[in-house]
Amino acid sequence: THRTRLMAGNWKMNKVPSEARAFTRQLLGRLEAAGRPEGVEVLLCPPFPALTAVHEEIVASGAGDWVQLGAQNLYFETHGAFTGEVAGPMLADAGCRYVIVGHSERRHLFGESDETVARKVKAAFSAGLVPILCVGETIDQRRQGQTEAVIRRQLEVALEGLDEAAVAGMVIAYEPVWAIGTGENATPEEAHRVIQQVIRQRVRELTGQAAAERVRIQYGGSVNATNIADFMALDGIDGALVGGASLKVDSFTAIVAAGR
Ligand code: G2H
Repeated sequence: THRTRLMAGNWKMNKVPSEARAFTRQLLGRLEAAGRPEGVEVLLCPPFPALTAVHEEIVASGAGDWVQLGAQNLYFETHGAFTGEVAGPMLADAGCRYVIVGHSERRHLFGESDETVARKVKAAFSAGLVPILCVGETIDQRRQGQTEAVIRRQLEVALEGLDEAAVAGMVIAYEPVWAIGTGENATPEEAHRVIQQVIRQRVRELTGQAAAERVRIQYGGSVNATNIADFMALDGIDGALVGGASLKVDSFTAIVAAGR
């Protein structure tokens, strides 16, 4: 495939800054010893307080051309009286290149609507960050046969007003909500079908063929060192957004290696 695969670790609310620093040092040592897998980019998304420590380790390692830093969320305003929120320009200045937007935990535990997610996508671009837009259906929606309609709607709202270059440069993660942290995963064939026939097709309808060809679409949901190869074997799955299995050096190193 002509798209650089993005193997991303979403650490969620895990690792204090000192642990994050030690972990990153160990991980980067292993990744550098193995060498950059061809056509692969690696992304580490620690919690906010650990961003600086992880960034410093990435810079010090010399792997900064293929290992990037990302955040797990942002607020859509740039600054001001929004106690407890973190703005895009702050993340960019802290060394982030990417930011996850609309993860299902944000949508379901913290009440983020499609409209909020859309504002965050735009705020990410304004700050010079690449958004990783998460989409996916819940188990109820799936049982009711609404998978396609839900994802089409999530994309329609989030991509509204974005031009072809923006959409081409962003990342979309397909994360079926019922597969997240549950040990259940979509079959690779099912993930591939949704990614190609629902998500990439919807991007084609909304933004055009060129954007649909270039946008990177990841799979996420209980990815591990064992099942990653089955997902990466399918053309059109451009990497993975990995939660639990990104917290251990051994499993994440194996996942990165499987990206080639
Ligand atoms: C889905 C995924 C990472 P996990 O949320 O975003 O987590 O791999 O633990 O299912």
